[in-house]
Amino acid sequence: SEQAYLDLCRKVLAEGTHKSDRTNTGTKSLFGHQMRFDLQEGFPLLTTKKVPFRLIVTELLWFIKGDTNIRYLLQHNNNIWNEWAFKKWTESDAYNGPNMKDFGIRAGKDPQFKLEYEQQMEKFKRLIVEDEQFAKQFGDLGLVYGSQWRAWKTSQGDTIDQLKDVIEQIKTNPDSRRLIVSAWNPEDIPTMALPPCHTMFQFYVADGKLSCQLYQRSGDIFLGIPFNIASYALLTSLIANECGLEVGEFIHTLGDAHIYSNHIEQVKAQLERTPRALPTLQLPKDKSVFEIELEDIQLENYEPHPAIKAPVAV
Ligand code: THF
Repeated sequence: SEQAYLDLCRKVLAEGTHKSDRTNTGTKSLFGHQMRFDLQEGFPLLTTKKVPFRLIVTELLWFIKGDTNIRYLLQHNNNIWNEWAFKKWTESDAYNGPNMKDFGIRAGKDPQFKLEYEQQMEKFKRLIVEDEQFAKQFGDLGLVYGSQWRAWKTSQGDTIDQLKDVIEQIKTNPDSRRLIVSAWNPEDIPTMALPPCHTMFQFYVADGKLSCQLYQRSGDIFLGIPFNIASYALLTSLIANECGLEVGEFIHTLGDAHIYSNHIEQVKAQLERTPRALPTLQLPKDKSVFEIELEDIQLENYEPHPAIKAPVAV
């Protein structure tokens, strides 16, 4: 069930320390926490608010493809990474619109500025989709998840396909204690729009079941973590499916776990709600992780409470 998530929310509200952050939004935060989700109990997509599963699937397929350009996401109507690419564009010499410094914070406070920001963002999205050259130049987030998972650069000038290798190891050497994929590449951090929050994950095979543990250095409890839980549960399910294994547990280990100060009321409203039965996931038996497409991934019996809106901190 989603109890582990709701317990984390309660704990941070009750015990979290006030901490300021990179985005100047302010958070309630704690350091070091672990949640466990038994994937045999159902697929861990929260029911106490509606979480847009389609966005989780398209983001994960984007990572799996090794893509780092938001063009693919926009072509699938997925806007969750726009702000980071937009920021790079508005800070570049090619941009000549109104100053967009701290657009996230200012849009929350100033309705006039919010309009200007929305206009520039629409223009940016249109250019990314319609102009391939522009997309090449400004749609790319740098060496983020997709590239570290599929094409980690070596000092010898080669690349390592960590995802393909780990799947091969799960099949041929399931007792291995080195079933690890790392997204944290110290050399590349300065080039990234956002250094990876999901720094590394490890698989574990026992009793015919595949489990996965993620170490997440920083977690946005209200907006990001519901996505992250579902995303890694889906990745684990896809790999188990390909390897002929059942699903085991998803274990989510967090570093700085925080609730942004402009999400507190939303979290409290969510905690008033009673969790419902978890949905279930259906996957085609005969497709590999690298062949799976959006239409192949079906969620059944998802009947959540309504969505709760909140601004994303950039
Ligand atoms: N930065 C911050 N501040 N929080 C994050 O969760 C986060 N992510 C990714 C990168 N940087 C981050 C992006 N992931 C939403 C969800 C996940 C995101 C970004 C945004 C979001 O706004 N979700 C809305 C629905 C949005 C929609 O319908 O378009 C929601 O209500 O869930 C951590 O991975």
